[in-house]
Amino acid sequence: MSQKVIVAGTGKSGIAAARLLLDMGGEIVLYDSNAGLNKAEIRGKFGKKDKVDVALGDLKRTDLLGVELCVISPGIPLDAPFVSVLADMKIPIWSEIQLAYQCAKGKLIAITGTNGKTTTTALTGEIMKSFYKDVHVVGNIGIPYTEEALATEEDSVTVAEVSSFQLETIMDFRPDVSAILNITPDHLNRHKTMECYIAVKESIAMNQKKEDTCVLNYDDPVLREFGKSEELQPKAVFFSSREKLKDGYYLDGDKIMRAQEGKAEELLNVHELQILGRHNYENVMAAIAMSAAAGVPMKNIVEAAKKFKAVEHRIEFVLEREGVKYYNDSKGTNPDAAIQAVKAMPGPILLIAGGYDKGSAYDEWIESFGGKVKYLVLIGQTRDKISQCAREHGFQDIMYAEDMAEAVHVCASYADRGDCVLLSPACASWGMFKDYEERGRIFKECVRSL
Ligand code: UMA
Repeated sequence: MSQKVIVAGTGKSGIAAARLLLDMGGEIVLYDSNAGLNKAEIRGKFGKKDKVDVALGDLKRTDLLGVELCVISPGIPLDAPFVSVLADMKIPIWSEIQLAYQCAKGKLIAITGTNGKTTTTALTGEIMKSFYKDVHVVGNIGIPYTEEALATEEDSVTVAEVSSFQLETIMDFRPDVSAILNITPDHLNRHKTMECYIAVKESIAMNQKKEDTCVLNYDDPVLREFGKSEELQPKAVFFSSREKLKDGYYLDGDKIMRAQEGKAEELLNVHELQILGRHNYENVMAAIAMSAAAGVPMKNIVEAAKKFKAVEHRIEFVLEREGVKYYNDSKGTNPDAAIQAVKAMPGPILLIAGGYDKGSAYDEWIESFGGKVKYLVLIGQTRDKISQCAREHGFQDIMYAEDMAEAVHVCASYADRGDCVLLSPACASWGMFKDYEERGRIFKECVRSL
């Protein structure tokens, strides 16, 4: 890696990738298309002697003299203008996770899917820690894979949450165990068609070999077919919350079962878990399947699963005030995730939603309200689009709020004992917040200061 590399994006991934490349003896052009950023501040994140040049705004060919590779941050789409300059100069583009993969050692478990990735990654990480000594939990969950890659050894285990953005530019990225949890419409403004989005998600398994494992959701027709297709090299292991499987993991009433060649055994009862909802039982089954494939004894797996609590921003219980329960599901950034949160609520809901428009359709989400949502309080860019869609589906109890504080106050004043106030926006946070984490934290602050 003692090459000259352009690292595109100066967020978490770009900085971590640049540091890794410097450690490997490389020379860096750190590029960001946001011309308004502060060059000195970015340069200041590195040592004086480090070979780092910062380029902002429009990328010029002269910025690329001697550059042999581009490492791209996940948030940058491949139709960004500077990418065509790279293509003209035949500079290969690697995803940040591809770079990390090249430098990392040990076992790799990689998890993708539209929803449930973060919970499943965190749970799989906890299970791994109950058995293996050196475990790294990385990726879309918030810690760039490149930040940890050089700390891994042959006996390390890395559990990576992987987004479709990160998969777009992998080369030989090959997890020992992969999982695709589900695929429902999301990020279509970037991937354009559902076919492209599915192909990117499925590429997590494209370099896997016979001795590897790919865990798939049997209830998703696309993934069921993928698991049975000839093109899939690794062993497919299915989980299902709807059907009893002859081989694999499934939900039978309240019980999570494992079946091997038609013989079934109960692993645990969902009431022993500390996370709510059918979608979470699916996440638990996926984590169990991956952990078993990675060699963890079932006793450790079940104990760690029972101890596991909801991750921050995923149907996270905040507090109860005057008989009203408040839940933070800021990670519900698309309609499908938001449907899971509505389903999981234990009572009538005052729902705070809306945000950045990713081109999603809201019909199914509104239909899922099924009399359970009392009021819909809308914030952000998508307010009008959601409101119109809700009215078309006969849902009229809609209010607008200018910011999170107002939304929380409106909900608190309309809520009755036994109700739930749920932030589950069905939209990205951009435009009003830096990211979904900031949105969730602000929601919790507003709730706590009621
Ligand atoms: N930028 C450009 N040109 C562009 C677009 C962006 O230069 O055309 C620059 C921005 O000006 C900014 C930088 O790129 O300076 C940001 O890079 P980034 O958006 O890749 O953000 P990072 O801070 O590197 O965070 C990324 C992931 N972000 C995205 O995929 C959008 C984080 O996932 C991830 O946690 C982190 O890497 C570590 O791996 C967040 C996310 O929203 C949580 N993910 C999406 C999701 O979960 O739905 C996929």
